[in-house]
Amino acid sequence: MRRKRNVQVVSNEKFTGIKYTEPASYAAGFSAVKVSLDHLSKETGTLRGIKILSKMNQKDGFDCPGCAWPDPDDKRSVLGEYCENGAKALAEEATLKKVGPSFFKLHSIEELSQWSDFQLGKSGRLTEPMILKPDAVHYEAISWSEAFDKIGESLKKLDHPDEAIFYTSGRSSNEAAFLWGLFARAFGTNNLPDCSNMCHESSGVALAETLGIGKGSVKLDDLYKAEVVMIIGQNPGTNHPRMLSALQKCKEAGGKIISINPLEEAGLKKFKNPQRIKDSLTGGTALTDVFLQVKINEDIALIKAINKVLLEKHAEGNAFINETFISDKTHGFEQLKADLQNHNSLRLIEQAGIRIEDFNAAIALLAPAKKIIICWAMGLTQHKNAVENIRECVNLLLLKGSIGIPGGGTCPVRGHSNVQGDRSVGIMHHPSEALNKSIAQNFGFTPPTKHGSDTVHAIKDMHEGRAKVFIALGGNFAAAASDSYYTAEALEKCSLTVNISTKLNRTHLIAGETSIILPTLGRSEKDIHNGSNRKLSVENSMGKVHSTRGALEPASSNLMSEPEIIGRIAEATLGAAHVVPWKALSCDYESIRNKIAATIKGFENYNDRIADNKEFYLPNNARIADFSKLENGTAKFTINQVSNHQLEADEFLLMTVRSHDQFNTTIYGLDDRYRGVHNERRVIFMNAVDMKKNDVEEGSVVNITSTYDSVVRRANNFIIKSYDIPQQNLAAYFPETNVLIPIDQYADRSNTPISKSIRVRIEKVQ
Ligand SMILES: Nc1nc2c(c(=O)[nH]1)N[C@H]1C(S)=C(S)[C@@H](COP(=O)(O)OP(=O)(O)OC[C@H]3O[C@@H](n4cnc5c(=O)[nH]c(N)nc54)[C@H](O)[C@@H]3O)O[C@H]1N2
Ligand SMILES: Nc1nc2c(c(=O)[nH]1)N[C@H]1C(S)=C(S)[C@@H](COP(=O)(O)OP(=O)(O)OC[C@H]3O[C@@H](n4cnc5c(=O)[nH]c(N)nc54)[C@H](O)[C@@H]3O)O[C@H]1N2
Ligand code: SF4
Ligand SMILES: [Mo]
Repeated sequence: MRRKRNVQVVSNEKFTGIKYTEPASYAAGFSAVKVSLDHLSKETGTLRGIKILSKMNQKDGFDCPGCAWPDPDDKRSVLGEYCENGAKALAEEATLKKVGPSFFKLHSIEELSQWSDFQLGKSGRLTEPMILKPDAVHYEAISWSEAFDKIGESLKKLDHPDEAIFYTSGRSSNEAAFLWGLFARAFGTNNLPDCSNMCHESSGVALAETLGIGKGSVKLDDLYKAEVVMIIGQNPGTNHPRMLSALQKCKEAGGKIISINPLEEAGLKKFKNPQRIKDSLTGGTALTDVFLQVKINEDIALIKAINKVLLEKHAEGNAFINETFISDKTHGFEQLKADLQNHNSLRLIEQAGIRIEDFNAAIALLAPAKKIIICWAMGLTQHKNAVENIRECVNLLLLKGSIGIPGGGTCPVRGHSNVQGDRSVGIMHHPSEALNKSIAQNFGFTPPTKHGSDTVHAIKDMHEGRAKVFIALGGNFAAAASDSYYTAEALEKCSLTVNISTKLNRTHLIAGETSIILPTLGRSEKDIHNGSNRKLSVENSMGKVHSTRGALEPASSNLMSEPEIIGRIAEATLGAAHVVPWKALSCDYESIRNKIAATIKGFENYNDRIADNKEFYLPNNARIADFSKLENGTAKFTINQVSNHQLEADEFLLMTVRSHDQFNTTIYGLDDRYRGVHNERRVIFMNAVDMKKNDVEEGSVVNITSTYDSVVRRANNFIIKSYDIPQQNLAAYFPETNVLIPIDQYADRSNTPISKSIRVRIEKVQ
């Protein structure tokens, strides 16, 4: 494709000067407090930094803009309830640096694209609506009303509503997300891809099929009551740091922890709670009791082996599975038993790469336990067989009868702070009949029933000319999606790309013919209307809904709230006479919540239930072991195939993970302190035996290639780091490595890109 603008698609490949330390033996501790304050002071000044931290996660304060981990019910410690990464997320949003018209006059998008993602993010908050006109390479200021008119005109000009894509990232409030989904449907399309498609979609598919709800079943309290918590494919020390306080409580109540991961992450070893003085004296709490260093994407083999051995030992007369639960509450058990008989447990354990003594130690904990929680994240969800990964975990919980009881259940640990809420209020490309009916009843228009495109298919739609306008409610689509060059071509083919954003990122540079940036308020900022500071609401990873109210002065006086931006786009597109009074509704958050209450089950009396800082849980059938919605009215056992990668001798499976200094595509800094890497992101973690075989040393520079089809995809310039990782497995950071994932390599049924098991080779750079 001939590109009009000479824009670099991926972060620049220059090295920044690597330094090494030993990987950490524990997470958090006082250093975490210091790092938090350093980040905040650097971006906001020390006093402002401390002041705003004291508002985060407090009643009547704002919800942390970081991850979706729930606040404990007894929140309000002196320092406020936050972690190092919450403080970093806040520092990013509260920064005093600004990106306004003069910045864009100075820097063309061609020049900006040469900057690293780290440099782009550090340039500051967007302050004015901006437009990039056809053939231009500099953004220039545009008024809000002109911007809305342009967007409205472009949408109205399309031949069919399905030519528009409405992307959502997971930071938007319930109110914004509800309006966004409603607008897309009023316009006539279900093209509502979201970051979930790249994240926990596999969990949603597997859990809905087996347990009748696509969300986890446990509450925070359950973690304190569990006998065994299994943490699979998740790095909480970095990505959900306050989960470690919950795990600490679990351990102190006598619970045991089994960690399953190709890497022994520091946060899973030991935790020194920075908010407990005792911990700095005693050295903290050891977390993991049994570490199973599974090979990448061999979790099915491992869990199958566990299930098989538990069944066999039960048959020998031990009460190791829950027969009553199985007969009353499940179907498909006989098929599961028959399938397990076809497998050899020693061979499964070997395939998973687990030492037999470690396996036996895990069985010793699991066999007598009745209250088991399985927590997981991207290590399970981003593989070709991701849905099966999760179904196999459900099999284990069903065998043990450990669903719908206190201290037992499923715990998919969500990413973005409101990604779960966005789904609850209608961000999905395949709406249910019930939702459509309810929208028609409550709003007086008929929503489309044809399923829309998810992330991967939206990219293909744009690439193949079926979609022409792309509008994103947050996120950094170009950097987060797979096959970076293909995705860039897709966006650049659009007639219009629009980003509703807080911060500058690469997607603003990978522009359609015309591109518009609409700057919006962040979670931490005051949202003043008619003299009062409006509150919004969100849902955490465990299904609890609560309010959030910003406390900081906005980064600019010309920012608009997300709901109002959506209302204005909708009015410009559908007209002021549309059955939905878009503009008026979008300013009145209480009315939006009343509409949500009327449209979506579980939100009844929404306003009352979040008044005066109250919170409420959404209904959850798995939490009460009610499977009446499913076939036979019971939960479903499933048969899942073990992986079969058959790597060539010179091939590896690469997992693309987060460093300790990033939030997805936002790069906070260049350190990965817990893994002992500093001042560099172009790193590839490799087993020492593989290094020898491949004739590379620590510090050698390699290019990484993947060949799935006729295209050779490459990511250049990575420094080898010797690491304790299984042989023929590699790890490197995302999004630098997204270029390696072909657009067509995604999980069966959930369509999530295979970000954790990419077949690659390495080539030494002389
Ligand atoms: N600070 C910070 N917090 C975040 C984020 C962030 O970027 N920064 N991102 C947010 C988002 S959107 C999300 S989705 C979550 C992500 O949270 P995580 O899922 O914890 O994030 P990843 O870094 O992708 O880590 C995946 C973990 O899975 C392991 N793993 C990889 N492949 C396999 C496998 O095949 N089997 C097993 N058993 N393990 C495997 C890796 O070694 C790693 O420890 O975090 C959220 N919170
Ligand atoms: N290779 C590989 N790729 C992956 C993953 C992986 O593990 N490996 N993980 C995947 C996962 S789990 C996810 S969730 C996706 C993430 O995909 P996205 O959600 O698209 O990406 P983010 O980096 O979270 O988006 C950051 C941008 O969001 C904007 N933003 C921040 N806060 C707000 C706000 O309050 N409102 C608005 N409107 N905008 C805001 C800022 O402009 C910022 O630059 O990436 C996926 N991609
Ligand atoms: S654990 Fe997540 S939600 Fe809690 S303070 Fe840390 S980043 Fe924020
Ligand atoms: Mo995510």
